Amino acid sequence: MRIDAIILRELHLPLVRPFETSFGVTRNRRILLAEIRSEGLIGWGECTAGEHPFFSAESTDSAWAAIINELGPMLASEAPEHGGECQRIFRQVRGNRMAKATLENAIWDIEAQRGGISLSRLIGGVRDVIPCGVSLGIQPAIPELLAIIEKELAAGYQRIKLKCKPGWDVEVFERVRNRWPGITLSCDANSAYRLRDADHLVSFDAFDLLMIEQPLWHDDFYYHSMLQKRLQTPICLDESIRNRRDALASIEMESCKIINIKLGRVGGFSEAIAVHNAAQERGIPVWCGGMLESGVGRSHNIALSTLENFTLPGDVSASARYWREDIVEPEITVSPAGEIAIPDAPGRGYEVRTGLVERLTVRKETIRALELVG
Ligand code: OSB
Ligand code: MG
Repeated sequence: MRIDAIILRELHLPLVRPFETSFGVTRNRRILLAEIRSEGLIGWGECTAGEHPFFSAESTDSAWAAIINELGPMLASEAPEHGGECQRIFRQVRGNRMAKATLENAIWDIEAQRGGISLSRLIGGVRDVIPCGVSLGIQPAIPELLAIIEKELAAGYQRIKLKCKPGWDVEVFERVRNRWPGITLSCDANSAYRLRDADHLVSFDAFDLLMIEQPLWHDDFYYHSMLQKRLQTPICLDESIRNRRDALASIEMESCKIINIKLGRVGGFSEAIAVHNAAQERGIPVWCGGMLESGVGRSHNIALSTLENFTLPGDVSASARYWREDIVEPEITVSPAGEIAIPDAPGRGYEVRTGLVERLTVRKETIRALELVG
């Protein structure tokens, strides 16, 4: 495919309610969108980096610089036939996986449209609906959290994930379990604990959690494997898994029994599929995480979640939980059974509302091909 233009934008989107994790509170998202034009088609990609380098080393600003200065010009100088070629095109640049995924995922979108098939079919997806869960931020007090859980269960969500940290954990789990003994419940610490908290973490076993997500250091396998030996509850790794090799190491070391796959965190569809396949071959179930995406990133997450080994409900939920108005049409909705139906239109299957995107844009740059010197 000929790359005619790459346009990078920053959009400001306020969340309908603040989202608090062990590393901070997000009220307003600064989202980067890549629009890649190729031979009359347009592919879209979203950068999942946070506003600050708190979840990972990348941020909205670092990704902007990586795309404008390095990755965009590299891609604009090539004519890839497949999204799968992007890893080779970007190979000189280390890290910056969320920035890379922004562009790679847009190429996969174009590739699906060129083939006249949905992105889900292009990547080998096997589901026509995906099971959905919700990730619930830390609240000012427990009654607020209980009210939110009640609402999300009534909406049909199949799994409730509670963000936790020291001081917002066992007491919360106890209150939630007392009220709803049978629901599928998990927690996500975003690295808020240390190995000296192991006895405390072992006490989580009393609450029949489906998993404990990323309890220890963001870049660790070894201490997680020591902790897993003491826990009944499966550990799920999120931050630690950057690629297929990390997945293999963590499975081999028994650092986790479940893996959360995020497109941005692993650098795009190619690596996400590789992580999925490695886990599947070793009997480790996966699910799709979220990064407070707009409809563009969400539509990529939906396609990814149709792969066979995505057997657990993910964090991919309805647009209206995040945004007063999403930037895609139709908005993403979840059925009373707690499922999202997979669109079968070519590409991602959700149109971008370009007028709204334009109004929300605070900066925009068009990327040109590398000047070949010498
Ligand atoms: O760890 O899964 C996480 C949001 C921002 C950063 C990290 C995480 C999250 C979520 C929210 O849990 C998932 C979502 O609803 O998009
Ligand atoms: Mg997580």
